Amino acid sequence: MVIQRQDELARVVHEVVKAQPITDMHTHLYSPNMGNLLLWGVDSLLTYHYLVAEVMRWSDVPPDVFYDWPVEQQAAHIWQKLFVEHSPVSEAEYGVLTSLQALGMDLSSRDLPAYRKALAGVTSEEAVRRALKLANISDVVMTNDPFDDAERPYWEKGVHIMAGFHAALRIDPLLRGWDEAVTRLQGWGYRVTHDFKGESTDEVRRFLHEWVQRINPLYMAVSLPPTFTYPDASTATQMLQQCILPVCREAGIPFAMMIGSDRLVNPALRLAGDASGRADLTSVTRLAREFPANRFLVTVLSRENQHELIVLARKFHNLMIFGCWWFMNNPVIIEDITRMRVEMLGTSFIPQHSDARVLEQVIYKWAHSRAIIARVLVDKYAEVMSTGWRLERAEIERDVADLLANNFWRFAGRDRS
Ligand code: FIX
Ligand code: ZN
Repeated sequence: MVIQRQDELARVVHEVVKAQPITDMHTHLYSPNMGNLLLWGVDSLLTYHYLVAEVMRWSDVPPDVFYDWPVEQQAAHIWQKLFVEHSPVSEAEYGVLTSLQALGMDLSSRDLPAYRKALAGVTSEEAVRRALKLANISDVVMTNDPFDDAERPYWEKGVHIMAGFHAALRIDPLLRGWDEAVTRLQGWGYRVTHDFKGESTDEVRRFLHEWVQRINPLYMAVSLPPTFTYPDASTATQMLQQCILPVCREAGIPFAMMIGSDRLVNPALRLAGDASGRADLTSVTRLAREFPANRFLVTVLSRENQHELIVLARKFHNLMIFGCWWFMNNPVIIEDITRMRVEMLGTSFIPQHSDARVLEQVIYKWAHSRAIIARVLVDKYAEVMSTGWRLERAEIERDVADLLANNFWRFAGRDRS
């Protein structure tokens, strides 16, 4: 079907973007059969660390006191301070409302106990099906950390994850906490040393291979500080050159680098205490150039790095930009970044991931992002059509499928299955 008019264009693009099942390629969700690891429900939505950071601006409850409260009390406090005593206009606040509305709650009642009651009474598996259906998500990529004592036993016991869930092997301690990682690895029987000599590289490779084998990850991933530098004299450089990148090549998986997180600038806030910083992306250039046989998924946390990263993606076929990460995941910034990316890369990037930590967040994160992505596409297609270019609905469907699912699978080297 050829699109004839501009108003028809807007309708079709919004329709197609809404109808395209998403592959959510970076989340902190878990398969529902992994016990308490999967967070879901109203209290978890309200105690999202984005909202904890926001409530601390209004509340005089000290963070350690707040964190000692049961989750229901934390949620009630956040509801009172951020939704009742002030209007919920921040993105994370508005997001809770979008999700609750989609779940059928009457928001005019402002009745938190009623929402709790209405949304409980289902199993975590039913909750997952409900949320993924409302968000129209077909595939969810988890963040799987072998160093996490709560998570590791599931994999060691050979957990069978729910269909549609996929693993990603997260290895932050190897690159940003080697001294502690050594002790853990030694405890599991790997012959590694603090100075990274002797058998250390072989043993880290063995560790990585074993975890690749065990969890079948779609990619390996790390979050890096703004100060990340490659190469330098640190263990991290050796770790990349001798362990991580060779194992990724051997396993045929990309390496995802999420760059710019400044951990615990306010330690009292715990998970809510991280900030962002501008990184020197020449390190990414060097990696992409020095390791052409590796594929790099990259996202950056500083707004100032976004344009530079797009330029790099134009230079390196083995670099795939993904998502608007964390502090970039606000409408004004998503729109800006997405426009820039389309203008410089066409449709050859992955515009978004949810980073959801709580199941029902996928509903709002994707609803908000879908609307922005559609808006940008409408503008860009309209420009193209104004030249007399003939545009077909099937072509829009192809482009949107690339953006929201296929670019990821192609880059990961996998068939969606
Ligand atoms: O490192 C990461 O994967 C980050 O996305 C998270 O750790 C962060 O806390 C977050 O939830 C951001 O959205
Ligand atoms: Zn994340």
